[in-house]
Amino acid sequence: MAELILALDVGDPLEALEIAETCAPFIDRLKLGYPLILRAGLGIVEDLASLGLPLIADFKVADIPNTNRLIAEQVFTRGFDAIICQGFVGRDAIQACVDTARAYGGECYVVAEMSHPGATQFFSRGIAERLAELAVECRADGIIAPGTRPERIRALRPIVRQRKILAPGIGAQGGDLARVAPLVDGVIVGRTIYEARDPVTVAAELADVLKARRGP
Ligand code: OMP
Repeated sequence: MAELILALDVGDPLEALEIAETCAPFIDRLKLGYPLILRAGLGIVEDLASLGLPLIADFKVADIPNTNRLIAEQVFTRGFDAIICQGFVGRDAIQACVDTARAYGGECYVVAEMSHPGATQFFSRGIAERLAELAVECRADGIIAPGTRPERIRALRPIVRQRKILAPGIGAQGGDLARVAPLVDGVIVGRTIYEARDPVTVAAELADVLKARRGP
């Protein structure tokens, strides 16, 4: 069954904590990135870690290998369980993230193709396939692939095989949960949950859909 990953891009720290806490029973992991951390500070990572859900650091790390390593060391030292890095920076830069993740017992996911419309400008013509291959060669735990384009997830699956595919773009960006869920290992959902009038009910409904749409 695909995991439900809450993208907690909520500006207000207290609201973020409340949403995470109340939705926790229906969520498998939390993904934190710049919108929350730049506003709330890194202290919020510790607060959220106390909920007991694994935390993914979404800084889409995209630097030279040494800087990637330094960033990843901070990410895992601060209590995250996984990191997302960009693949287009190349093998050595991805490897730095993967190796650092391993050293801390964590996971590394590589962005193979993004979910927004503009992503097709540069992630097209076989680029995503090459990035997915690189992710496999670097022994990353998985890739990020677009929940807005299920046919692209189908194209990337044979490359990554058993490695995980996490798919953002469900709901607010137009991706259809019921179609995507059987194809992936996790769906990343943000606004559909945290902007809902009743985030807990929505999270519970999405979790129900995931239960009903088990993959192969
Ligand atoms: P919503 O569009 O609000 O559901 O949020 C989607 C979340 O997934 C945001 O945190 C995005 O930054 C993230 N995301 C994408 O939307 N598209 C991608 O291609 C990659 C990511 C990501 O790496 O998480």
